[in-house]
Amino acid sequence: MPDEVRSTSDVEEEVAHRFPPGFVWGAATAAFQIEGSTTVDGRSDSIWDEFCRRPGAVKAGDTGDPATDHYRQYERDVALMAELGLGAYRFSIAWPRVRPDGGAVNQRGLDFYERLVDRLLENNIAPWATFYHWDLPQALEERGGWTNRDTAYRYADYVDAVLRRLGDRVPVYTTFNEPWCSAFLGYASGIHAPGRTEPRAAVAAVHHLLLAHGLGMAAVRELALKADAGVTLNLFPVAAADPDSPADREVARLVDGMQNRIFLDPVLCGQYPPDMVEHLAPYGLVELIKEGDLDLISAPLDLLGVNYYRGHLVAAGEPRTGPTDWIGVDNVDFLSSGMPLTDSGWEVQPPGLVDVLVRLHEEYPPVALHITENGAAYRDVIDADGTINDLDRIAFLDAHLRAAHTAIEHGVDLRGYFYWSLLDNFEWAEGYAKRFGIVHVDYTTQLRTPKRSARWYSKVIADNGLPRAAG
Ligand code: IFM
Repeated sequence: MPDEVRSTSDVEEEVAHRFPPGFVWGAATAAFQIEGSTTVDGRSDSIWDEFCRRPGAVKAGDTGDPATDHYRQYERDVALMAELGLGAYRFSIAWPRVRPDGGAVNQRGLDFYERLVDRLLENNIAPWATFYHWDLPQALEERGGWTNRDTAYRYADYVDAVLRRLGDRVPVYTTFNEPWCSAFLGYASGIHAPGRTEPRAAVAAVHHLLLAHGLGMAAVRELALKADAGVTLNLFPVAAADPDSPADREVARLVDGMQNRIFLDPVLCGQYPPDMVEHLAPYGLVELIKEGDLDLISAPLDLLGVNYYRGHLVAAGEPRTGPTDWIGVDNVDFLSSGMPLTDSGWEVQPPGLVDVLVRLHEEYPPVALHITENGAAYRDVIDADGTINDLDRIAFLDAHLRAAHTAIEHGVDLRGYFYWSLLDNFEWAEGYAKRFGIVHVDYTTQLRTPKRSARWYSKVIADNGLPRAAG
């Protein structure tokens, strides 16, 4: 039956799991992954431009240009968001556009974000701006990057420039997206830019990213009085493969410490976890902490963004050598729990989302939570009629939204959900082959085609709830 002839009660019948009134429904992207136009309007290189030039660093030699050409096609993309009924759009601002080389303010870079924000507001879509989604100006990396405490103060200057232009109209800012990735993938395993494999550098990056978060929060409080502010962390439930094995429990504690608690505890509780202080002492953590740092870092948040993709099931294995994210833990094995895989090779584990959210609710001081990313890459097939029937992505979304709803039933203060990602885009070291979008992008023509999942999500948004039958 066409939608328009169904009565309200028919629709009520079909909708279960209604979300609280005012629940924020959105989709997310990040500057380097979608914008392209990396050499225009005064933008300088970021660490990702440089990383992409290194042979073998990014699959298929992919680069940030033209990406999805969003810098030039943002109006079309905002129209798509409006058509889907998004209430909010989470994007990131590119530091190398706003302060190229980390130096003077470049008004032309800010012009772009002003145009984007105004267009979103005209369409009743709330702009959620992230200051940093991994694109450090390369010139600052050459001065030590996040290993250099001064980078945190340069970040504060950059945030100041953004707030002076946009502080009056962006309702929500997040200081960082997934600082874990910047610190550990960037400086420990080196699989992300800047591609360094120095454990001490990664630990220094952790602290300086946190310090910059604190400085960013202070700047929002000073310059954008009406805006909400917080940070987005990528959180994982971590389980020991054999809960009765002390060795497995030990690696689970360390992985949880370095994945989750090393960011959560300073931000929400004003201290590094004591076991991490001890574990990372040989890598210089304590010497990095100056008087007043933790007060800045733990300034109250209006929201904590949770990015959830999957969990870690770990066991103690044989010691190994070579670069690793798990500093000082040379024997951790990551095991499969037997769930189906996405095209990224990640297990689909919706119950882990409940675990992460309930843990935050039970173990940390109260803070409003938003799922700022959750999504899946699949090998989408374009049918003969041009449609993309991505039923696997719908099932993923459906299962994770049911999990989010379950968390709310457990009392979790969850206020929003952002699908990752609005558009297929540049998936970092994986290049363009991994497609996370609910909107397909043809990288030759830049044609956008909403996938079936986009239509499905649009209906969830309109209903503020899920269909009774699982997707
Ligand atoms: O594409 C990334 C995003 O930039 C950060 N969070 C995880 C996504 C999928 O890997």
